[in-house]
Amino acid sequence: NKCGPVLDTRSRYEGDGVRYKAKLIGMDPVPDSQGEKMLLDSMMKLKGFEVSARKQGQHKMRIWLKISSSGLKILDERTGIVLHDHDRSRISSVTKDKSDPRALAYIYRHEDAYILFYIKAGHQADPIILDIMEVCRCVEQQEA
Ligand code: I3P
Repeated sequence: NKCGPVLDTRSRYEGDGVRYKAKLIGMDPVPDSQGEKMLLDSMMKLKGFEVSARKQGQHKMRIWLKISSSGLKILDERTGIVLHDHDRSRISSVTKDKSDPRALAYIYRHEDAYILFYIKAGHQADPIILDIMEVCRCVEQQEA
């Protein structure tokens, strides 16, 4: 069962796991756990907000994205405070952004709602997407 809870305890995801410097482009409530069109629309919307925020001189929040065997954590880069703690069992899809090789999005289920997290990596998003898929075994990868 590739969706089983067992992860190799000697893996690099144990304990604190791996971490990447990134920026949070935005978050968006979405109606479903997956769906390419939905992901694309949500990312476009958030990108629009990013552009208008930049015009007003605002910057994206700088974060650490930590990926470990328990799931994902988003920390404020400056203070180290954990802003979001996402259990891996609640992550339903991860998407690469075809229009930006540094961007990725994933969907997290919170109670009965789904929230898209849209993230911009310091470098290429691909290794981060692979790490998320490795940790969240059941996750669907979508090409948006
Ligand atoms: C910045 C530039 C960076 C961008 C940054 C912008 O504008 O576009 O590439 O970081 O976004 O402010 P400028 O060249 O006018 O300084 P990303 O590539 O990571 O998006 P930010 O301010 O939201 O960090």
